[in-house]
Amino acid sequence: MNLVFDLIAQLALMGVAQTANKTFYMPPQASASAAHVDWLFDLILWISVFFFVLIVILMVMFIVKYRVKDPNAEGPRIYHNTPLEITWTAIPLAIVVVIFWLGFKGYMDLAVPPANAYEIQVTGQKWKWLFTYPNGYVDEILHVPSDRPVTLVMTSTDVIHAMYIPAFRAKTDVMPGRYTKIWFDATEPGTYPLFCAEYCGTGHSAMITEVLVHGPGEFETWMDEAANWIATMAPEEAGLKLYSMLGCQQCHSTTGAAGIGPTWAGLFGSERKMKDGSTIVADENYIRQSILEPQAEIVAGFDPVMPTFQGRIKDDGIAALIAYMKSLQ
Ligand code: HEC
Ligand SMILES: [Cu+2]
Repeated sequence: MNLVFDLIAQLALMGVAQTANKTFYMPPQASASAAHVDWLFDLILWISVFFFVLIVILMVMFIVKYRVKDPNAEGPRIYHNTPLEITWTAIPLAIVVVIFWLGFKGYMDLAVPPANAYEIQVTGQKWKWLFTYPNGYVDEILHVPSDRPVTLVMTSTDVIHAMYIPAFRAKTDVMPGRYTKIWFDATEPGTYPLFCAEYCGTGHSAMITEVLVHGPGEFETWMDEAANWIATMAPEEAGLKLYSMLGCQQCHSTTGAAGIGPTWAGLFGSERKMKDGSTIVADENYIRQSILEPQAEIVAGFDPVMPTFQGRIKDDGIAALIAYMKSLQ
């Protein structure tokens, strides 16, 4: 039954993947370990097909041959056949031992990342993926260099998710309060689907994004540009992107509804009431301070739960967020 579901899932994925290298029921093989996984899958599949066919044929033959012709006749009294029993125990045992060994070896190869791998931090959250590069840049798409081992160090901010990149044959649970790793060596530049494979709530199906494999030398070029992405966009647009990237949206709405924190709609330039009874006009300085030292002034009616973004955002980012807030009048 699992096989049937897998087949349907694989066929569906084929429509999404964009690169050659596909087989009939598998997505393209885009990582160094994909061939081993597929080979083992095919081996198990064909062993199962072989025995299924053999057993069905024998069953039908026996039904015909040993059909009860005379209901009162007593059949021959056969209780044991030692050579036969040894054979049907030993052959399957040998087969499962071989399958276990190949699977275990493959699993160990996939589970232990090479020491020189390029490391990317992954956060799973309801309901999206965030990828943090060594220089601090965060993206919602996974960019990786080709022909270089990449390790994903993954954790979740809420419930259990699962990282699944079918084209790499890579899949591992992503858990809160704990780090899990997965690694791959992408061989084919291109774009492949990446999604959550652990039912994690209403937006589970929205936890789908892409992995973009850059060709030789292109990854570094992309990284240099990406690190300066704020400069390449209109400030309000960059602010909107930061709003989602830094997770401000978990606590601040832009629609007027209060959440864990106050809404940003109409915030800029308005008079804010503080817990201590004072009022402050929400100008650039107030917003800058709210982001870097959130505990300095607490808005009346809210708890002091906002984390500081000191060290996670630079001046150009703060300016972009302010521009975005100004656009929400
Ligand atoms: C964990 C929830 C949470 C996150 C995430 C969060 N905030 Fe806040 N924020 C709050 C709360 C609660 C308050 C109100 C209490 C206070 O003033 O500290 C607040 C207050 C503010 C204020 C002052 C609002 C007002 O009405 O005067 C600003 C500006 C602000 N946050 C900006 C940000 C930005 C920018 C981000 C993302 C980079 C962010 N916050 C992320 C919870 C959060
Ligand atoms: Cu999920």
